Amino acid sequence: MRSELYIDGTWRPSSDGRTFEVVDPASEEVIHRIAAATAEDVDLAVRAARRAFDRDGWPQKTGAERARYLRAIAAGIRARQAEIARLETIDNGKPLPEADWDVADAAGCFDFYASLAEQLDDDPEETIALADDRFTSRAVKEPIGVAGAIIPWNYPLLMASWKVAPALAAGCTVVLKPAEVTSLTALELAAVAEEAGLPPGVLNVVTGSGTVAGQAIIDHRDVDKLAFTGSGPVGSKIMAAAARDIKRVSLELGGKSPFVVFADSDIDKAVEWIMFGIFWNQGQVCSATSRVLVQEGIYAKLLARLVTETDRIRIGNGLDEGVLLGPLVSKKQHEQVVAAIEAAKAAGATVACGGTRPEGFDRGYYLRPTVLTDVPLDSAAWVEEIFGPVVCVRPFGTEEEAIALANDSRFGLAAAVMSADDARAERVAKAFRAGIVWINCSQPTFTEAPWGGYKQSGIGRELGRWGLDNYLEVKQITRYVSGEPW
Ligand code: TXE
Repeated sequence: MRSELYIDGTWRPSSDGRTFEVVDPASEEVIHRIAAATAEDVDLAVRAARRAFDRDGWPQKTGAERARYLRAIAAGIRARQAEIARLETIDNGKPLPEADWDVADAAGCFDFYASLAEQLDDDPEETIALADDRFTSRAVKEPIGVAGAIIPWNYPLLMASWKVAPALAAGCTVVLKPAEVTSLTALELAAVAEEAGLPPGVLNVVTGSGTVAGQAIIDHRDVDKLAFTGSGPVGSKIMAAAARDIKRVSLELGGKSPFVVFADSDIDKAVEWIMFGIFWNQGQVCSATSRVLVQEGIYAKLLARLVTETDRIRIGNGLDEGVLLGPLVSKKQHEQVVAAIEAAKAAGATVACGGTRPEGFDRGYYLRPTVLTDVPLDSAAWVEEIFGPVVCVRPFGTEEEAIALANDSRFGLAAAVMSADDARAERVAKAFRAGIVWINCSQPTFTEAPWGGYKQSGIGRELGRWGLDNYLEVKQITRYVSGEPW
């Protein structure tokens, strides 16, 4: 396990020698300590990234040259997949097969952006058709500069990859700050990048708190672009900080995503996708379909089935075989989710199952997967992101009612619809005010497809070619050819 900051191609302690604890959420034990970066450390990292961008030629490399580093990083991740997945489980709590999946996805993300980096070389500069034939004009894409990437704890390595891979592919250099509760695999990513021979300063990883290290990144005048995934309130702070220097900004914030199930759906399949949509990763998923709307004809039957299956989920240490639900990531998160359930009860909700610590688990941030019904539409449980294994289920009558309920949220990250009637599913998919829509499923995520939210769920899109555009500027080059210029 790494414990130092990775700045300018070297490993070093923080400037004041301070560290913070790494806690295993399954045992609540402190298993390691990691350097807590100061503003001074962040400044060093930003200077290194600045130099790598301005003077050492990272943006001038061809896309194919940068792609070679990205592919080497992908190979490095794969070579240590089992070890990295284990670290992710120890740090985050998620079941090992899920961590393994994340690590494979992270490697795939580097390979994908390697291909896009190569395509940047082939991309013919886009010629712009001008009405005025005395001039010719074309548009070229160039990297933005130094990117500050601040990521959350729910998918530590994957969220790092979603930002680092497109940024490096575009020709940006990066200062990455992982969440303080899950820093281990971001440091492994730095180690993999070092082994891949990535030039010093191109990727820097500063571990530490949001209020010190994170704040120093967003306030730094030499950072050109901020890329953030996390909570809404911090997203607002980031946008405000970006406003001062007109930094480019992309934000992926929370959600309260609906899943609309029509009465013509297969109940077994619907229950499977509902469970996948809310219990995967202990429900700590920004796109989790946490509000389930079920058409009246099948409501009672579906709910009964959902409760039975939810109660069967095997809870335990993510390292143990067959476990489907691990502990929540931290004490703070556990307390928040339990408080949200208590508040829901106080507001009149019924706990159909779960809601408590599972029996036999005295230690660890465990919580039984929870199904809530009768949740008032104006209660926090229906309106706010809970970010835990808690789903609110509610009946609806008509398609119009379902759409209105689904869209009645300040968030708009994801939404899902299930129906045997394709035309209806398509109609509802179009009516959703959300950036990601699933038909007859929930949560499948592809590196090639755009990811991001409407409304207060964020700004910009990650993944796919949209993810690369996040790190590119567009330059117009216009040439005078002939004729009377004025
Ligand atoms: O998030 P924070 P927290 C939601 C979810 C969860 C809640 C709180 O509802 O319950 O947020 O989680 C860094 N300047 N999501 O408190 O604080 C911080 O160090 C710069 C949804 O963990 O937003 C970490 O690296 N950076 C979400 C990152 O921001 C700052 C995933 C996210 O932490 C900072 C996570 C500051 N002033 C939580 N303050 C999703 N969309 O997936 C904090 N940070």
